[in-house]
Order: sequence, then C-alpha cells, then structure tokens
Amino acid sequence: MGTTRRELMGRAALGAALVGLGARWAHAEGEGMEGAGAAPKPITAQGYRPTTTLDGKTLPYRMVDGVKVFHMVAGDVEHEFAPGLLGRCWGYNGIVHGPTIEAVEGDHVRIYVTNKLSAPTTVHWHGLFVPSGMDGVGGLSQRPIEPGETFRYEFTLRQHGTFMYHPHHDEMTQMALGLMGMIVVHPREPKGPLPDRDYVYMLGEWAMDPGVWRPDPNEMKDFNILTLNARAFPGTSPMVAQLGERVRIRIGNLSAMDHHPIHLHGYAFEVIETDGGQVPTSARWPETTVLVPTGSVRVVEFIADNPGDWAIHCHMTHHIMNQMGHGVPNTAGVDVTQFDERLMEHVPEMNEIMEAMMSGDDMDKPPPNGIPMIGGTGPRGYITMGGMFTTLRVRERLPESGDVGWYDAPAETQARPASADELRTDGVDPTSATGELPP
Ligand SMILES: [Cu+2]
Repeated sequence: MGTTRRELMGRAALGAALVGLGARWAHAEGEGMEGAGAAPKPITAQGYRPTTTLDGKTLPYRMVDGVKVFHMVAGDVEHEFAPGLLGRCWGYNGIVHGPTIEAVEGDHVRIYVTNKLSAPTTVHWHGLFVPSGMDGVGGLSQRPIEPGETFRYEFTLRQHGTFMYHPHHDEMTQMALGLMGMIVVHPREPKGPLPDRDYVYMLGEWAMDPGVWRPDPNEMKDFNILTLNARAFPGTSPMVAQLGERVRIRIGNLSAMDHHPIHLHGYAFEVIETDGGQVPTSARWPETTVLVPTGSVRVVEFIADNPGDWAIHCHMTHHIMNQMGHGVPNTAGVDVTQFDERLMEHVPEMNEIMEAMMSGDDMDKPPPNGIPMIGGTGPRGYITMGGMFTTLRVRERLPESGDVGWYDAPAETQARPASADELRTDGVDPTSATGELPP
C-alpha cells in the first residue's frame, strides 16, 4: 500500500496527536522583536504616541538637515512563524514583515532602498500621495532596482494616516515571500485624544506544506499559514492595556488572495480611519468585526473598559488553523472509538506504526518544519485555534515588568459545570432534547 505514515497519522490520530506535540515546544522569541510594555510609550517631542508593532519593529531614522533619513535593505531572512515553523523568506532589514515606518505629517523623508535580493525589486508607498516618479511601479514609474543597487526615494508627507509599503515588481513572488510593511504618519495637529496604546498589524497569508521551507508564490487558494505581523498562533504576542486606556489598532492587509474579517471579543469599536484617510465622527458606527479587504487598511479604536483576556482573530474559521490537512473524511458526530482497531484490520502496517507512536519516540520528534493545526496552551485547557489569533489582555493594573499572564476571573464571573441543585432550582432538565422549561 502506498499510504505514508503522515497520511495514516492524519486519519487515525488527527487532532489529539498533533495537539500533544505542540504543547512540548518551547516558545522562542524573535531577537529584539517588540512585545507590549507595561506603561504606555511616552509621547515624543513631535507630539505623538509611538506605535507598537508586536513581533516586529519600527524603522529607525536619522535627521540630516531637517530631513528624516531611513534605510531599507531587502534581503533573505530566515523567519520564525511560530516555534517549530521556519520559513526561508524575503524581508527588509533582517525581519519579516519589514519594520514599520513612522513619521509625522509634513515631514520630509528620504528613504534609501538597498537590494540584497537575487532579483530586481521596487518599493511602492501604498496610499501615500507621492510624486509619480516616487510611486515605485516597476517599468511605469521607475526601472527596477537591480541586485546590489541602492535607490533613493524622497518626498514630503502631505497627509496623516495608516499606509503600507511593498514591491511593485513581480508582486506575486516578492509579496508571497514576505516583502511588505506598514507606514504610520501621525497628524501634525491631532484633533482627538491621543491613544494610550497604538498597535500596528499587517495581515498575511502563506502557502507552506509541512516539511517545506520556502513559501510557495504559485499558490492561488490553499494558503495554510495565516499571520498577524508574520506570526501564527501560538507564535503571536498578546496586546495589553490598562483599564480605561484608549486603544487603537491599525490593521493592514496585503494577503495575496484573501480578505480578513477581524473580530474582537468583549468590545465594540469604531473604524476611525482607512488608508484613504479619516472617517468623520458623524459617519462612524459601532462594530465588533471589521472586514479588512486585501490592499486596505482599517483602523479601529475603543476604550479598554472591560477587564479580561479577549480573543481577537480572523472570523474565517480556516484562517485560525495552521497547515490544515485536507482529504480527511468528515467524522464530525461519528463514534470513532473503534476507528484505530478497525483501521488495523484493513491496513496491516498500521500495527507497526501505532506501536512506534505509542512508544513515544516517534511522537517526540516534531515533523521537519511543521506546527500543529491548532493551538497553544491556555489557562483553562488547550486553545483550539491557530493562525490569525491573539489576545488583548486588559488589566486593572498591569505588572511593572514581565509577563502579564492570564486573567484571573472572579469566581462568580467564571463559566463552570452546573450543579444538580442549581438545575433543580431553575427547573432545567439535562435529559430534555428540546430544552423546554417548565411554565
Ligand atoms: Cu482571514
């Protein structure tokens, strides 16, 4: 029989085996990547609250004769999507996605782009009102930047808002490998209150079968790694906020083929901005999910007045999975307790494989470059989600330093098994099929 071990494992031991595997891997933080700090970042001399790109970085600049000078270097990056899953990607300044460019409306910026890739590239400034010759469309606004060359882009930031950057040359390949990043331009004269927390996310999608190291740019539909700032849960860092703080979340999407409805638990927010500019206060409405189409930015804001650990995730259920296996029969609702025994009757080599699995040594070895389809360890069991999932952790008081940890819900606010007494008092019959209550 041509059935491989992986296929058999996929059918017989599906979730449980893979879940067990994931729990044993240690969390490895990327070097120098940003996590959420205890205190809000101090307001800068230019009067803005700096953004936080979790699991990413902000691009440093240098002032030269009143000009903000940046340097972006496109090159190969070995990137960790989550502990156990590395990708041979393309990025800027040694990270995937590229660092967030942050400036202020009216700033004059000069951005040098050095190409250390093996292919020509350009950089397009998505949403920015730049002179035509600075727009970065290969063949249209400029000739491509050849490997080894450094190009100079220069313009004045005439707007404020949230924008993106990416190559506009061989987009399909270069963006699939990770070349993209966010741009935040703060207003020169802010009209509303400044946020206390200002988080920046780039949504992304990748095609990487287990055991493969290079994201596949040819994929059209079957993206199996869905990321927030190029990290898939359980590799995503949590956002934090202290009770009463104003939280802003800027979400850009440069996924190849998908839009992402991003849903936040515990809150309603308003969309205050897109990559086209600010939404007038009178035109905003409350939402709990914001659809971020590819090639778009949505910025949401709310007051963190509900303490707890709150999920924030894409609401496409296949986008909160990692490296999903397909071609598996639908066993939802089926009694599968005899499955392994029956399978062994029909697949003789299954015995041997199961023995190897039971002995432990097979299961202790992670697959070569692959992560479980679902999850990470939570405070009350296993969190059965992956991909575009993280948490917002709101506390009355954040610890001065170190991990925020998990929310300790007051006992009376915690869902739990119902007692027989409670059921009787409330007239609830657990054996009822209709859920009908006595009059
Ligand atoms: Cu999605």
